[in-house]
Amino acid sequence: MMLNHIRAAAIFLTALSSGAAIAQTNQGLWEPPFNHPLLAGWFAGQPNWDGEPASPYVPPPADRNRFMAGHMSLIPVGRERGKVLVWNWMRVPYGTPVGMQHWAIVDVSTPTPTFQNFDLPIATSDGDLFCSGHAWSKDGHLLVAGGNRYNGPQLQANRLAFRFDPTAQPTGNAMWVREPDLKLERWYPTVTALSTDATGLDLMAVTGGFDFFSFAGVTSYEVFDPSGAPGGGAWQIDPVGGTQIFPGPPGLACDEIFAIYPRQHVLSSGRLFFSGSTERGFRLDQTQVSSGSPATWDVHASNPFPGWHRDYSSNFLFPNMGGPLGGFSDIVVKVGGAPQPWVNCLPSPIATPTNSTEFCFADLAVNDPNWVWNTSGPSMQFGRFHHNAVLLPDATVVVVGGNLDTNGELNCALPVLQTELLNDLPFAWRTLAPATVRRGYHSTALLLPDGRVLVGGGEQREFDYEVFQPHYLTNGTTRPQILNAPATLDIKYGRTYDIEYAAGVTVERAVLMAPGSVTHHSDMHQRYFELQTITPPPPGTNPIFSFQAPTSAGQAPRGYYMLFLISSVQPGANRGTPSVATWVYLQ
Ligand SMILES: [Cu+2]
Repeated sequence: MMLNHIRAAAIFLTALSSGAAIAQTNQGLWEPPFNHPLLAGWFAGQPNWDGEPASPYVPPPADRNRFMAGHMSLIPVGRERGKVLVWNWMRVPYGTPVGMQHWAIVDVSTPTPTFQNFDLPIATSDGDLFCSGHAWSKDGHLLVAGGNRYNGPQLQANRLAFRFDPTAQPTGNAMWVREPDLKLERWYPTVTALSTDATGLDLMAVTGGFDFFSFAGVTSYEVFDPSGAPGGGAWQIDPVGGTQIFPGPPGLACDEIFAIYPRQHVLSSGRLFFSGSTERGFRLDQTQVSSGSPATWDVHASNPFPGWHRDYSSNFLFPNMGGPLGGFSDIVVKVGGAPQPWVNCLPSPIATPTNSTEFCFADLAVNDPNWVWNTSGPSMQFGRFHHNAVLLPDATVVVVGGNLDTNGELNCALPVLQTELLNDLPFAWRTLAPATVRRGYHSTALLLPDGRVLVGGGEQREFDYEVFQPHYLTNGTTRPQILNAPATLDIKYGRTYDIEYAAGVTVERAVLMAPGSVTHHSDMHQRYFELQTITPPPPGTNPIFSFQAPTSAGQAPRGYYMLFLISSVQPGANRGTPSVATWVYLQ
C-alpha cells in the first residue's frame, strides 16, 4: 500500500472562524452579497450593448461597466487554483472590428473577495464566449466552444474554440489559446470531458446547440482531442463519414432536439447519457472511434412522456455512493423546469415551472424498461426553472434561485428565493435559509473547495455574488481536518492511499468532487464519487483514513478533483460534515 500524507489548506476554516459568531442552525446561511467592481476604462462612455438587443433591461449609467458572472468555472490547477474563472459577454459597440471579451478571476477565499479583471480581444466577426459550452479537460484546461456572434444588431452563433490554461505564464490573456474552429456554428452547446477511450485518449464532446439561422437544434456533435498543447488541439474525424461532424442518434422525432445546452453525463460504463431536453434519453459510445470503429448510439424505444419538454430543468448525475451508503450509481436526476408541449413540431409557450424530481437509471440494458424517467421521486416544495442545483460533498444536493416567470426568458419578476436541499437519507427535500438576491436566467453556482457555494449572475443584470454556507457549516458540528497533504496528491485507478487527519472527529467517508463549470444555471459535469474505504487503516499518531481510488475512467474521468473527508454523523446533523478539500490528480 502506498502511503500518502495529505495536509489541509486551512485558509477557509480560518476565514470562517474569524468572522462574527454564527448561530448554530441546520438551515445554512447566506453571506452578504458583494459586487464585481466597476471596470474602469472598459469602453468608458460607450453604450453597453451586450449582444442581447431583445433584452428588456436598460442598465442605469452606474451599471454600464459592471460584470455579470454568466459563466463560472472552479480553477483546479496552477497558481489560481481554488479561485473562480468568470466571464460575461463581449463589449461590442456597433461597427467595432475587434470586441473585448471581459473575463475575471475571482477569489472568495479571503474575508474580502479580490478580482483580477481582463479584456480578451476577439474579432467581432468571429464572436465571443458568452453562451458557449465548457468543461475541464484531463490536464485542467478549460475547453470553451461555441457562443454568440454579432452581425450588426443580429445575434448569431459562432464556431469558436478556445482552451483556457491556468498554468500558462504569463497569466492574463496568455491563458486563453485559440484552437481550430468548430465545423458548425453552435449557440448553447454542451462540452463534456469523456472517459478514456480504447486508445488511451481523453476526448471532449461538443454537442448540440442552435444553428441560429434556422433556429433549429443541431443534433450532430464534434469531438476535440486535447492531448496536444494548447493551440495544438485537433478535431476527431468520424471514420464513417470522413468529416469532423458526427451524426446524432438515429430516428429522432421532430421534438427531440439537442438544443439549449443538451444535458449529458458520463456513466460508469464510459458511455455518455443524454438526459434532456428530450424525454427518451440517448446513450453514446465514442470509445472505439480512435481505433477506427464507428461511434454507436443506444436509443430507447419507449417514451413515457411523449410530446413535451422541460425548459431549463436542472439535470445532474446523482451522488455515486459506492461506499458505506450503498451501491447507487448512474442515476440521473431531473429537477424542476417549465413544461413545454410541442405541437406539430413546434414548441408551445412554456407552462408554469414544475417542482417535480424525476430519476432515470441510465446505465441499464438498452431494453430494460427502467431506462426511462421515473416520476416517483420527492417533489421540491417550490416549482422553478432557471435554478442551479449543486452537488455537495455530504451527498446532498442544494437548489438555489430560479423563478416562476414564464413571460420571456430574460424576465425574473417571480423569483424563487427559497433554498432547498435534497437529502439522501431520508430521501426528501427540505428548505434552507432563503437567499436575498433573485437569480434567474444566466445565473450560476458552484461548490468551492471549502464546502461553501458561490452563486452569481442572472437577469436582469445581477452584478453581484453571494456565498452560501450549507447546513454542515452552520450546524455546530466539527469539521474533519486533513493533515500533511502534498499540494497535489497523485492517485492511480484501483490503488489504495492513506490520508492523515486531526484527532478529535471520526472520519467515515471520503469523496471526490469534480471542479464545477457552469453556465445558464446548469452544470452537468458535477460528479460526486464516494471512495471505497479500506479497513483497518494503519496505526499512526494521527488517525488515518485509507481508501481505494476509482477503478475506471467511467466512474471518474481522469483529471483533477477535490477530495473531502466526511465525518460520521454528529448530533444535530443529518449527514456527516465535510473537511476543507485537498486537491488530487486521478490518472
Ligand atoms: Cu445565454
